[in-house]
Amino acid sequence: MNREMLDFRKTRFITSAPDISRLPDDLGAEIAFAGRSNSGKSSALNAICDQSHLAKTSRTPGRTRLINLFQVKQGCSLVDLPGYGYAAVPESMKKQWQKSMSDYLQKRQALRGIVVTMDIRHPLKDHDRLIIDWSLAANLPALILLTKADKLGVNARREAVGEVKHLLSEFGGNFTVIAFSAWNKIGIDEVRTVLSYWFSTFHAAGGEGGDDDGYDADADGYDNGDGE
Ligand SMILES: Nc1nc2c(ncn2[C@@H]2O[C@H](COP(=O)(O)OP(=O)(O)O)[C@@H](O)[C@H]2O)c(=O)[nH]1
Ligand SMILES: [Mg+2]
Repeated sequence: MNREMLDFRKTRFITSAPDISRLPDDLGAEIAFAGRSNSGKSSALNAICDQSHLAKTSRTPGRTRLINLFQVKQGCSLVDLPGYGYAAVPESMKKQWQKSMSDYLQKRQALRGIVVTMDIRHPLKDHDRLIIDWSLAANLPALILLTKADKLGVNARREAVGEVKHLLSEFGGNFTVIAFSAWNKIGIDEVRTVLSYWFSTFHAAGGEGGDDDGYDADADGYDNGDGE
């Protein structure tokens, strides 16, 4: 199995799409980043790619409505999905978000996994649960980043990770939970390792299109890296 670490520092912006139906052709391998507005998703992308201005970060939640695509290398892209979960959004828009997001997770052939960012102090809100639920239904592995881990001490951090793992056990499926901080560079190499692995499963599988409709997360018994 190829466990080579990709060089995320070479990641560059490719394009923006106004919505999921207008993404570029469904080719290659993609890993999507989802999370509530202000959960630290853009900061996480920047930290993983070691570039301060790759994804825009903002103190004003909800500014980024576009889907942004970044290429790590040919055939390997990161997809920055719009932030969700703020109350001011009308019901009809929430419905639309749910529809397009579940469609995307189920139909996008290029998708190899999903990263969900959640503030370590406020994990597993309703929309986070939906995303995780849909990912698992689509047989995609999910990586949960408990962001802003610098806000907690080491013990509280470990407790938060354990609690989220426990709450997620009801979902079954293939997921990894890690404490993360863009500011203090916590968890970055762990994330890079998981993402590299997900991308490599695409290459190992022998090319685009594939011969079936899904990536079997359990096929090779990959250890989630849950550790102790
Ligand atoms: N303490 C702390 N704050 C962070 C961290 N990452 C992001 N933030 C802050 O959280 C806010 C939202 O960050 P951003 O990356 O724009 O979140 P996004 O809306 O999910 O893309 C900003 O004020 C950031 O400075 C982190 O690792 N630690
Ligand atoms: Mg953002």
